[in-house]
Amino acid sequence: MVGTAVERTAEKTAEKTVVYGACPHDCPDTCAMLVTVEEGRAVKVEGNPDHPFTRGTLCGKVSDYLDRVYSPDRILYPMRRVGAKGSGQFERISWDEALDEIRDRFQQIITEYGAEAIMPCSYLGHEGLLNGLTVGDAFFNRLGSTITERTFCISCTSTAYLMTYGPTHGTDPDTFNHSKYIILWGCNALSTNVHLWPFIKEARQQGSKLVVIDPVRTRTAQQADWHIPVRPGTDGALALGMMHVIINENLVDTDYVEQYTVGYEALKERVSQYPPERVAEITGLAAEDIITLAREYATTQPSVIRLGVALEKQAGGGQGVRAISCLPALVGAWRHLGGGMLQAPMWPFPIRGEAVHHPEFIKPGTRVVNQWQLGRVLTGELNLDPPVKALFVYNCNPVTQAAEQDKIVAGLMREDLFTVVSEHFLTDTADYADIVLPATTQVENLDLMFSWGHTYVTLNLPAIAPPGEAISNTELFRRLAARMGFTEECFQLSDEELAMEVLDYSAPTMQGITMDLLKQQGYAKLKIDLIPHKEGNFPTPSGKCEFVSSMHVDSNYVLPVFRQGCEEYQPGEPIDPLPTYTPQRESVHSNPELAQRYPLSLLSAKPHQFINSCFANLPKHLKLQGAPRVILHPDDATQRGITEGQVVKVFNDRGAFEVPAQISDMTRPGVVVAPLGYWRKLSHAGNTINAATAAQFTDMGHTAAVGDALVEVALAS
Ligand SMILES: Nc1nc2c(c(=O)[nH]1)N[C@H]1C(S)=C(S)[C@@H](COP(=O)(O)OP(=O)(O)OC[C@H]3O[C@@H](n4cnc5c(=O)[nH]c(N)nc54)[C@H](O)[C@@H]3O)O[C@H]1N2
Ligand SMILES: Nc1nc2c(c(=O)[nH]1)N[C@H]1C(S)=C(S)[C@@H](COP(=O)(O)OP(=O)(O)OC[C@H]3O[C@@H](n4cnc5c(=O)[nH]c(N)nc54)[C@H](O)[C@@H]3O)O[C@H]1N2
Ligand code: SF4
Ligand SMILES: [Mo]
Repeated sequence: MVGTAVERTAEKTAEKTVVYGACPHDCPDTCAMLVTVEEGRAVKVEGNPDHPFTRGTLCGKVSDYLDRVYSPDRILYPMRRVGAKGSGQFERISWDEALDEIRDRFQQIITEYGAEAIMPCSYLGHEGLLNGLTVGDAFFNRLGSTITERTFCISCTSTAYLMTYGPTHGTDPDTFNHSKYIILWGCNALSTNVHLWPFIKEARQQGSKLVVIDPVRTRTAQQADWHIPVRPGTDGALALGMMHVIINENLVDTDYVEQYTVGYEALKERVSQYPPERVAEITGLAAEDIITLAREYATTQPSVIRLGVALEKQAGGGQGVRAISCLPALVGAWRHLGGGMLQAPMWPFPIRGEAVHHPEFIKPGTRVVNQWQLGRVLTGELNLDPPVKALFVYNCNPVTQAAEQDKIVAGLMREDLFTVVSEHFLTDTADYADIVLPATTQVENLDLMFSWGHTYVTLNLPAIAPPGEAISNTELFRRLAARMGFTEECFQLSDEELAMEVLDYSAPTMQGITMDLLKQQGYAKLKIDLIPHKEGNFPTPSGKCEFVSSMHVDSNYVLPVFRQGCEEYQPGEPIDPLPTYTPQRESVHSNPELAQRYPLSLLSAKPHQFINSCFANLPKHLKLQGAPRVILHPDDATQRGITEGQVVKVFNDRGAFEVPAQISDMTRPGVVVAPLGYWRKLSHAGNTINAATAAQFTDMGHTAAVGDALVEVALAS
């Protein structure tokens, strides 16, 4: 029996306590959790039924969270490498020994090469405002190490979205049930944003149409009223083609466009270059379908677009998102409750950059290096001076998750590289560490969560004591700072104090939200407008939707949040302020020469049962997810003499991975799909999809262009 929220906090009997939690994983849903503790042991983790967006359910990955917490494979003590690099052989040492060794090695490296020879490497293994992306920034900025640019994800989409609308939450996902026409554009919501589904379901019960635009007939696409199997990387052309139809057929909301947008004439001119017939050729869709989609979308209001993240992961991903973003303003979808567009509604969370990054420590001119190119960094291909001599990894598993895997591994094998990894498990990356450090899981630490999929702040209270000698990331950096002799106040703050520092509680969106309230109910909704752009009011320089963007952006511009708060950067190539279509770097159409050898586009699907590489070592999750595989269209399989279940090699000049083939027309001819997250060391031939992906960037925000890769597939010998 679950009581009211207030009772629940107080629900503490001799036998059990129920504690408010929040899922820490890199997922837009940021579920509110309840953790039941009996005699110091967590016995149940479930969804908080009071939370209006996540509604008491956890996904299949996290409903067994305690398998992670109590896994016999968890790292519980600091360890030092005893075997060869990569052998995964370690001996237990004390925290003092570990910290001394890190300090001594860091100091040696600083004396010999300068602090920039040390590079942090982290991402969103933990999403918390305390323990997440920015947890080490103050420490590394103070140390003067290389500044790491972390753009595995969302930096490109965010830049494109901000260029158009500025930092607005857009359409609140809580209002999707009011939509009459929902487009999931490159978003496999049933796997990746599952708590949006009940809202979509409710809308459909009231007659809404669901369109899914995805090269693959995913489990989400299978549920759609209409699945549009666009060619990868051509979404920008599709959106420009839709606008062509909307403008030519006078379906524009001219009043909205006149009052609340800038650059319409230029946009009109641009889209005139994209008639449906041309767009049909680019996208591989029928011209009639493009026309129908444009008509339905424009005339069925409120219409809403949910942008997935995969869209950005192409050479032209940013301009693609720019083009799509223009659609809701053109048809006036923003006028209505449930109309508009949802990118990642993280912008109204008033995160205090100065408190999370401490950019005042950054010495002007400190170099910035992007970790998507980690393989090139560590193998010397980028000719960095000084070379990277120490890598400090936390919240991240680059060996499975970053491109050009073989180079990363070769780099990590370097005897002269000192590698530290803070982890829950001996991942493919941790195997190469010189020092491994034990990290707490979410039920063992305090955190405060923002979300990139809804507009609630969620509190996570520690429910149990950490096992062994595991410590939170915040504690790790407190200890490291003390060992390095850093005396600044920010390195002395407790987690409770940090929780008060990281958000601006006086911001308008935080009205009425206090720590007391969060402790009472576990979460609180930001104060935001549910129809924010009924009358324009876009937070752009012009106050309008900018078809022609006035934001200064070039190809090297990356939002400071992804670069330890650093604002200084080397300007790159100019970016067209009008949306346009930029073809993929690697495709049959844009690069026929390469396609002669490697004719298939490789996409990676987010695994249903893992979060990136998290959980991919746990037996129950592995069983449910099934074996690694590559999905080939029957035509492509037949041409290559490949039958179901045969082990194939997927390869290009960058590398290869071997997996069984699954033959299915759920993918387009010419497109092969491999689920992500499997661990190298648990895989058939010790390699995974990122052996074949490229450490290239997208057109905006230096994001990983991971969806832009040509390969060939052949029977493994
Ligand atoms: N179960 C699960 N959930 C997750 C994650 C996970 O690993 N597992 N990861 C989390 C993270 S880090 C992220 S970033 C999000 C990502 O969330 P999503 O963006 O929804 O996930 P993806 O699987 O990367 O891509 C979604 C769909 O886009 C399609 N796609 C690929 N390229 C293109 C293209 O060029 N055009 C179009 N229209 N579609 C394309 C893919 O076929 C895929 O079905 O999910 C989060 N949630
Ligand atoms: N081919 C291909 N590659 C991709 C993608 C793709 O679609 N295709 N997607 C990209 C995207 S969108 C993303 S977001 C990235 C994700 O890349 P990563 O963030 O590197 O992915 P994870 O596998 O989640 O690794 C996070 C690690 O952090 C650890 N961790 C979790 N909590 C804590 C903690 O509290 N403390 C410490 N010290 N460690 C912790 C976890 O155990 C895990 O091993 O991958 C990118 N790579
Ligand atoms: S991974 Fe996502 S859907 Fe699953 S529990 Fe965590 S936040 Fe919720
Ligand atoms: Mo991501």
